Amino acid sequence: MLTIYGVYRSRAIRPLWLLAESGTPFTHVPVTQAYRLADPHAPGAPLNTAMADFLAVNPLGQVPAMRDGALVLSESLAICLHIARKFGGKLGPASDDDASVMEQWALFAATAVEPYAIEILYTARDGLANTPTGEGIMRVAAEKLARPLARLEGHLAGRDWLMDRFSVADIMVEECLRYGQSYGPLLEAFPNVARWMAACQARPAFQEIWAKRMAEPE
Ligand SMILES: N[C@@H](CCC(=O)N[C@@H](CS)C(=O)NCC(=O)O)C(=O)O
Repeated sequence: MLTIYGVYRSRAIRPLWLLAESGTPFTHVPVTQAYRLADPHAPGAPLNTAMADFLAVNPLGQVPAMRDGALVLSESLAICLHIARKFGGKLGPASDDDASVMEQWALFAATAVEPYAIEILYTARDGLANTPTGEGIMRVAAEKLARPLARLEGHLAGRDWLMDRFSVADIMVEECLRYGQSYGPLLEAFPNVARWMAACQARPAFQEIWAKRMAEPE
């Protein structure tokens, strides 16, 4: 049985969304981030990334991690690609070329989108969104995102999804871009991207995993 380690309030939400879309059975081990706990080693502390049992699974001490038989993976997008290929049906590749396109979108999400989108998330999370410093950080991050957003905007013209159907590619790119959504102006010049984000987030499986995320402690 496939096992996913990681709470919904983490990048584990990426494979967890994919699994909700595909209806694949799995075991969920809700490991939380050690930095969210006052003392991750206190007696009775919830399962967390600093515990020896988890470090034996992912020595990086980060979630998500995945076990599938003898295979253990970290890196949320690698986990998504593995699940999509093996269990995803139409969410995964139908051919070698399809697999290559999905890998392209994974790397696009990880390198062109996430590093800048997460700057926006951290700025908002630190309560700086409405300060001149925070506004400056978010504006610069949005400028860095303008080129990948323009690429997405053109690609999504006349298309519902990144590929010819909803797939793991949409999950990976949407989840990385979502980090930037707390900056209101981010998508103003990109209506196709805004429409596509809304469609991704309106999916029943997304709504289901989002409700589970909201039910977890902040
Ligand atoms: N590139 C990794 C990043 C993993 C990551 O940073 N996970 C966070 C939670 S979203 C974490 O476990 N942080 C705990 C820590 O770094 O100590 C991935 O996509 O899986």
